[in-house]
Amino acid sequence: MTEIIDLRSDTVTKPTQKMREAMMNAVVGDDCYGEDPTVNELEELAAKRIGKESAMYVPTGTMGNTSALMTHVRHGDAVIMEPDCHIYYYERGNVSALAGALPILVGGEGGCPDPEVIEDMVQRNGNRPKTTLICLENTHNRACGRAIPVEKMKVIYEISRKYNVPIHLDGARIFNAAIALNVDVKDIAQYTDSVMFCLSKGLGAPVGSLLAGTAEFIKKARIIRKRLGGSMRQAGIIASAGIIALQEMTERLREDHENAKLLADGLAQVEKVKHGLVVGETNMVMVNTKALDMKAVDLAKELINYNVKVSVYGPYTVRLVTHKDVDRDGILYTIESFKNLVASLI
Ligand code: TLP
Repeated sequence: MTEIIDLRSDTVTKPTQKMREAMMNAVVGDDCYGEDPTVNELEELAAKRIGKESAMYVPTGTMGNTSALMTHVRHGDAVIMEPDCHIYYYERGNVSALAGALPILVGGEGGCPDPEVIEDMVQRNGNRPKTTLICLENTHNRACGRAIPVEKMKVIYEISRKYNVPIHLDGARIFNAAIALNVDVKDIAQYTDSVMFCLSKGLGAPVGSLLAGTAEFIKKARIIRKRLGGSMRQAGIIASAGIIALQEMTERLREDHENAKLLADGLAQVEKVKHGLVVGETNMVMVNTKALDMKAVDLAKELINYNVKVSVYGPYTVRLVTHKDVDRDGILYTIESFKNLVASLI
């Protein structure tokens, strides 16, 4: 088998044929003048879909989150976030370097900061740095794609209303969350003030994310996007693929979740792997490599020999993400590869 089974991330997905044709034929204009009809269509579609007044197209999820942080907070403010969240862990210190804010880390179960601790932090604003934003992530990447239940989001939202502190949701994979929770994305987004979601992960678009919120918030966020160098020109070329992602690719995420379950069930049959398995309810599986007496980086290297790619998520953790470009057979092949690899270690 020469085909590479790339399970490092759902970001590796390639655009579909329909997306490529749409990109070829996209009607475009200069988006800095607000004149790109395809970008405008995507932004309107996205706002409607997520249940917010307005939305702004950005090149990356990171720029969407950074624009949100910079729009919500002022230098010296504090922002509550979970210690393993993408904004804190992977975005090169944007909260401090660009938004000038102090991250206040609040842990909790399943990637969700503990509501009681959040309330304690925001009510004691006093002479401490003033908390002006709460960040959540749903699904939570480093918590193995766990979906935060809507009821829990509601509890945090009620606290945020009581103390007048807005909520920003990193909803890079909010469509995965909605499927896992069996709700509409609007049901999740209703408990947020702003939400960022990505088109370029499981939805298969080559580029692009959206930041959504009130019309007033998005108007301010557009100035920040310009400051960050993220205002594009004939961006309708890529936005056209984003429209297809939103219209046609959300329901198929179910398949990715089924494949993640298939993968987890298969790996659970491999002695020494089963004890270190972490399974979320969406498209991710993590394996702790300690029982194999191997570092994560070494397991990842060994798997390359089987043409399987995984990502290293800690000294003893690898992550496997299912997506549209690895089918059921690819998953079965991955399970076989793990079995053969483990057998070869004995
Ligand atoms: N996540 C990537 C890596 O950066 C880790 C991945 O492979 O999962 N929020 C969340 C929850 C994300 O998982 C990511 C990307 C982003 C934001 C950032 O999106 P991009 O890469 O478009 O800036």
